[in-house]
Amino acid sequence: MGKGSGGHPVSGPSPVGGRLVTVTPHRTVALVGPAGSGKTALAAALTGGPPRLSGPLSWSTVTHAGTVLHLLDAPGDPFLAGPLLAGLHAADLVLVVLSAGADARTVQLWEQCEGRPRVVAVTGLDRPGSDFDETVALCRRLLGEQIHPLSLPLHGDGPDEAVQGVLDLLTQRLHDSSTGQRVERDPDPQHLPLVDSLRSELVEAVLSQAAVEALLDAYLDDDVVPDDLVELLHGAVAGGAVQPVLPVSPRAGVGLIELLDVLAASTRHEPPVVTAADGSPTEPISPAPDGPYIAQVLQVTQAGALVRVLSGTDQGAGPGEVCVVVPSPGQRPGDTLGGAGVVVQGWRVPEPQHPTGLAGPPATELVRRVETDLTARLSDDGQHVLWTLGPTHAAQLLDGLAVTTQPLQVVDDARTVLRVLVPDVYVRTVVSDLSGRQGTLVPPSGHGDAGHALGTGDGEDVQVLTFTLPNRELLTYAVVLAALTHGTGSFAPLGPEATPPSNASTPTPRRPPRAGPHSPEARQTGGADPQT
Ligand SMILES: Nc1nc2c(ncn2[C@@H]2O[C@H](COP(=O)(O)OP(=O)(O)OP(=O)(O)O)[C@@H](O)[C@H]2O)c(=O)[nH]1
Ligand SMILES: [Mg+2]
Repeated sequence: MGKGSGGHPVSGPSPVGGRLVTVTPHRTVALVGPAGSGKTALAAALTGGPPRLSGPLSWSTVTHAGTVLHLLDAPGDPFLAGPLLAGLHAADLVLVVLSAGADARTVQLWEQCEGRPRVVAVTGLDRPGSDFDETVALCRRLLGEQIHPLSLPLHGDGPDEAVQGVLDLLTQRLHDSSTGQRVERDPDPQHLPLVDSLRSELVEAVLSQAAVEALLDAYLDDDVVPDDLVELLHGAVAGGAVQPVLPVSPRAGVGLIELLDVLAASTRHEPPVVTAADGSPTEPISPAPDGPYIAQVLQVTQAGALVRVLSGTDQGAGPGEVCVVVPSPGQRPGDTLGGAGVVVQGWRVPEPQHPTGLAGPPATELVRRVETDLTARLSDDGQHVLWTLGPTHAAQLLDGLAVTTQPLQVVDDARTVLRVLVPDVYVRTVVSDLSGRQGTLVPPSGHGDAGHALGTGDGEDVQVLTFTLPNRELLTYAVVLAALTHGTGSFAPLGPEATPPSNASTPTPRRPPRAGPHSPEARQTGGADPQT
């Protein structure tokens, strides 16, 4: 991705209908992280109130240093990946929220954010046993060398380990909130040796951007520190040379201003990918407030459609900004609004693999919910079935509806071939679990890539396994695999095992085909779907 180019105007007046409209600088930030890591609490602390739109993907705004930040808060539950992927699609920058620690799920989320500037906020530092330095070291090992702490937490002396301030490594100033007021002062002498060594590493990383190599030489040779170090840091974050980690306490309100400073200053805008209505290449969108209205739907709920404006204005939102509009019938996430003949490219979504049997035809409201959820389907193959990413997703779709579910009965002994993607660390667990399910691993010659590492690059830590499972096991395997792999594994059925058919009295429910040509996944399939 290019840096600081194209995309959306960040400021300046522009004529609309004969009057000048000032486009306020703005950024869209997606908050992602494991379930319960503190994203929603942090968004509320940063904005000072509830979201402007609550939903699977919640939207709130805060203005900091003259920049409007649009925060998109997605749930961390791996079965609720739909809103997460919509939020990531719209984001200029990703704020990864971790509750002191990192695991395989963190790595998976991190990789899903690839290509965007990433900032890590560490919450939960007031909990017993939590350790900021250990979390930074773990992140560095799991996520990469670009990880650097930007500030250090200052804990109170009391037994509750409350975070009372942060020490900014670049400015070497301590922001102390222990008195209830945020006071800036010099760090205590005992902090200096630690500050010095961490600061040197950070400064070197900031100056290692290609554009400022001469500054790095001067720093290493003569210890010359450029005046605009903070500005250079923001450039390094935008370009991905530095992925900073900041301690925060949403409850105590500590570390929030430091975090907002980085979010407001260090993002880049990327132009959306567009095609002509027939799929042929076309000119990129010019993100002008006085241009034709073009927007993309991110989420549709009864509270409204959350859209991102790409050209023109809507509800006071200019290009690159988010707003809520009244949805038209049939509108789905990924749809282009307005458009002037262009179609904005959607995002990848995983296929629903978790079936829930329904006692009767789905209620109208359930049909509406499924139609506006790219990661859900309904099928009627002898029995009505709701297909979702997992039980929490099914529960969300059925919430508040008088729908009776019933167990799916599979009485045949047919088997299905599955292709499964599993991070290296979980391969042994997944394979040893197979024997209890009468699963059979297909040797590499059987389906080409069974048991093989996924080549080099991004996939080098992921294995592709191919195995067969009895169909009755398939009904719960989305949940089983998620539990075995902390939500990091995914699978797709390749088809029935080539054996003579049995006298099945009840067929195994089959997932319906992908939705029509207007859905983003129909244009851009894949994502977590290992078939692609
Ligand atoms: N002690 C402590 N609790 C926190 C901190 N940050 C958040 N919490 C609490 O942790 C719980 C989970 O926080 P949420 O903000 O709902 O977590 P989330 O990341 O939005 O969770 P999902 O939406 O389920 O992914 C809430 O009870 C918060 O009040 C923190 O720094 N310290
Ligand atoms: Mg939340």
